[in-house]
Amino acid sequence: REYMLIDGIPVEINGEKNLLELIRKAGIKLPTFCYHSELSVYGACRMCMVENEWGGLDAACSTPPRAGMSIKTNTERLQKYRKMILELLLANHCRDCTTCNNNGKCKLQDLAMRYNISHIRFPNTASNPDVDDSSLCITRDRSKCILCGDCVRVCNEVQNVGAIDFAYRGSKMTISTVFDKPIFESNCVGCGQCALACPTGAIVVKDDTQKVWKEIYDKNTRVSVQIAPAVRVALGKELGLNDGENAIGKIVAALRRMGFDDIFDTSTGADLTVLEESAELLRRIREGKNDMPLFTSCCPAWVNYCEKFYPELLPHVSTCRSPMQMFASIIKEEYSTSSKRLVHVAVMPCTAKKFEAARKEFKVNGVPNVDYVLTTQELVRMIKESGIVFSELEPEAIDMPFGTYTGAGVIFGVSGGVTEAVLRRVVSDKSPTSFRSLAYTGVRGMNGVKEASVMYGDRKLKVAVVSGLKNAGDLIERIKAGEHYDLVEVMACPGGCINGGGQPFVQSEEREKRGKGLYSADKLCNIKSSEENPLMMTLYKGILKGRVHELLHVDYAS
Ligand code: HC1
Ligand code: SF4
Repeated sequence: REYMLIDGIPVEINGEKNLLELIRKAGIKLPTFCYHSELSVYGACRMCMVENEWGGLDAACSTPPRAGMSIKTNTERLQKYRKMILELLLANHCRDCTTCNNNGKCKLQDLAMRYNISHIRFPNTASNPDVDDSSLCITRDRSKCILCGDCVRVCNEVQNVGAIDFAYRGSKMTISTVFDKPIFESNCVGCGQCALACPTGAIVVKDDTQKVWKEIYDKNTRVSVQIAPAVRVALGKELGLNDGENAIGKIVAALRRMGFDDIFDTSTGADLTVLEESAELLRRIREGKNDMPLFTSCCPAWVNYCEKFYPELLPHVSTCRSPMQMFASIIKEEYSTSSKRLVHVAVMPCTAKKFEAARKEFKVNGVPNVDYVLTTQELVRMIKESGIVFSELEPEAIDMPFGTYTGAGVIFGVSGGVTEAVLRRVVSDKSPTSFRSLAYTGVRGMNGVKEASVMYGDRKLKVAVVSGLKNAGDLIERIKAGEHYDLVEVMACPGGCINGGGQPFVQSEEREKRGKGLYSADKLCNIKSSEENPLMMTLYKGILKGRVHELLHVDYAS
């Protein structure tokens, strides 16, 4: 066993990559703007400086722990140093905190409060707002950027997209797209991971809350809403519950109080997707054409990525619409005879869903099936705005006639869930033991690349599950080099929708709780396999009769 001293207390070193991780393990919240455990170390913000035994200063994020080392994290000098950095940043930063979209979630605001900054000794050099509002998914304001580079690294290292990078040098340094074009014209796929990583309000999720309030207040509208699987386990912490706790009943109760007319669960749409996608998989296997493996299509940032970087693979992407879009077509059909104007809202963990909803493929006579997408962050804002005390709400049930969903639909929100749901559909043994063994094939867990094999009749089905677009790109290269898979699930966000760009931010270590929350929700469902959802039969015999292709499919390749 090896130890070092942190503020005079011995702490065991156990494989931590750097001092920062060890210090955090010792229960000290060392400040940092630019450290994320899953990204490369940039070491730019200098907030995590510690004093070594010789009185020198080391950046904790880029210093490995060594046995016998002794460091201090809180000295007069360090306090002065950190205050100075904060004051310099604030001198160059807009201070309209009360009207900032990131108010209350900003690290700069948080640390200014923590270090008791009441006065800034330097002249105000803040620039005017420099807003890029061109994307449907994110809004950028470079005047709020502190150049920590978190967005650049996540876009490059995790997503392999490289839509943004540092430009210019010295005091002119900024974050820019190629040729400084609006972000909408760049390679950006709208995943929102940069907004999640951004410590200030420089990149935030596009806010559509006021548009939705307007529709709710309009007496001539009938406003329906669907709630995505991953939302229920991610808003707890912001609203007085624990992260990972399944809050679906309280969300329904809150939406009803806010004035939504019909409240549904996207998990029902996911059941439809399972039926259609498993049928497509088995058909493609049977036909034996050159369109394998089948790639899933429910993640819109992945579809964008495929269109921009691997268009030749589009014929491999499932023609199934995402659960959100399948369900939206059904809901709009169901209420098509209403005397009021129909408005459909989807509450999603995802920023790219805003782009998906606006795609021409999902419009009927120019009107989108999903009129507005709200992210979990926006839902939290609306609940707070309503004055609803979320933690005290009595849980309520979702509405009929689409009130049933299965555990297979719920697990869509975590990486591996779509695959597991499809496997539940295709295996012939539907016993609890068989389903339990599917959970242990390798499809579960937070790894960015997972593989599993399952028998289908006398054929082995080989599946791969990837999350994070860099992992997707690497897998695609392996497939191009000859590796065989039957089904590939891709989710753009690491860990799947539970870590979507529109979710409240949590450290990577905490994501697992959200995944566990969804698997517990699955355990509580008495129906586990999508084909056993009684609603499915009703839909196929009713609304969907003769219209399956029109309402549930899309051809991204055409
Ligand atoms: Fe997802 Fe999906 S799982 S894409 O991650 O297939 O956003 O939660 O709603 O559509 O069901 C997101 C989540 C979501 C769709 C489903
Ligand atoms: Fe890159 Fe995603 Fe941000 Fe676009 S939304 S800039 S793809 S991280």
